[in-house]
Amino acid sequence: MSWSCGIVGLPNAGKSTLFKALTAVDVAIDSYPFTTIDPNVAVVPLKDSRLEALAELCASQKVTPPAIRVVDVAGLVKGASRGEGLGNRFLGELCTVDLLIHVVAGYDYPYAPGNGPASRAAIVNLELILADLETVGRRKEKIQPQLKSGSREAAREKLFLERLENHLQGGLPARLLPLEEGERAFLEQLFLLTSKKVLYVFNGAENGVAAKPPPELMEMARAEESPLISLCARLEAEIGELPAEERVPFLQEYGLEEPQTDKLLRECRRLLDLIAFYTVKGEEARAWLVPRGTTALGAAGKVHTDMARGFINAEVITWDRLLEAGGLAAAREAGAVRTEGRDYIVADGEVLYFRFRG
Ligand SMILES: Nc1nc2c(ncn2[C@@H]2O[C@H](COP(=O)(O)OP(=O)(O)OP(=O)(O)O)[C@@H](O)[C@H]2O)c(=O)[nH]1
Ligand SMILES: [Mg+2]
Repeated sequence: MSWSCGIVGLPNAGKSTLFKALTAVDVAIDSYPFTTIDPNVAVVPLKDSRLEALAELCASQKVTPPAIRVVDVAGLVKGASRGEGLGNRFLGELCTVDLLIHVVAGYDYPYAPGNGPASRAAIVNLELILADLETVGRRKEKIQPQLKSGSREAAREKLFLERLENHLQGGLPARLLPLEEGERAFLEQLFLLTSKKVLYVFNGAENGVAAKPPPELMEMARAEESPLISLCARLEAEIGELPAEERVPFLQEYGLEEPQTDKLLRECRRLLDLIAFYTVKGEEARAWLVPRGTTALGAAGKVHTDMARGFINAEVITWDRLLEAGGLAAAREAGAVRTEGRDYIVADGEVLYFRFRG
């Protein structure tokens, strides 16, 4: 399973242009299907200099960077939650993503409802809330039989659903609803759109240079505690098409230190609160993304179910200590390698060597 982000926004906001920019990757990366899986789904590798250093140290033939899935759906029009436009089908596709990237256009274009970027973003947000209200309504129906038979659990869920409904009706996303003890499970099983974190992308271009977002949009993002970044999707897509050696001078011309898509992907990873651990085994060096707080056993299961089943322990060393030592054997001798049990909480940047009964 990989982590996924869904790109949402009004039609013509520049979603597919951003998708193209994100999926324009160097084919030089070894045999990993970093391809567009579907016209609208792709696996995007994340830059990871720690992995590159580890691969060099271990002379790995194959390097598998961390990656996230990105899903591009058709624009959401007003009424999408009621099935207008291409709405419903795509809202369905978004239920399973982990994060939303909300693209808001700053340029003028034919379909530009609302009065400025913030009000356009509000149209999309309202559709997401309306779709969630439908989901909540369906769930309320579904628990009727349990309620009738006197289930206390169903009664608790009903109270929660009503509180959630009120909150959504007030125009607020589900992620801002303070949860009481035991309510998280109720919320998670609903797969709501507005319970996902959001990263706003202001696609406002002035001669290719990202423009400052308007204050109303900044305020909207701030009030929701969602980050907002600014880029020019068209320019980013152009960068992606350039041969690697031409990128730096091109970026410099626009006063950019790096493609803004790199920044965007870093931000996605931060929002998802993922850490990376590494395995260097045989000819492959690989990075794995897991939620912060993952145990050594959980990490083993991510690599292979057999490793989790027969888990004995894991040798652990941070990537830089391993590099400093010059290899695992030397690191062991220097006492820099620890042996940890199944409940050990893996930290970002650690290299894990699992011992398991096969
Ligand atoms: N001026 C300007 N135009 C842009 C920019 N990014 C995209 N466009 C244009 O906007 C139009 C729509 O871009 P798309 O990326 O296809 O938009 P979309 O959000 O995927 O649209 P739908 O899939 O129809 O919802 C295209 O003609 C793009 O060239 C930009 O940064 N500046
Ligand atoms: Mg599109």
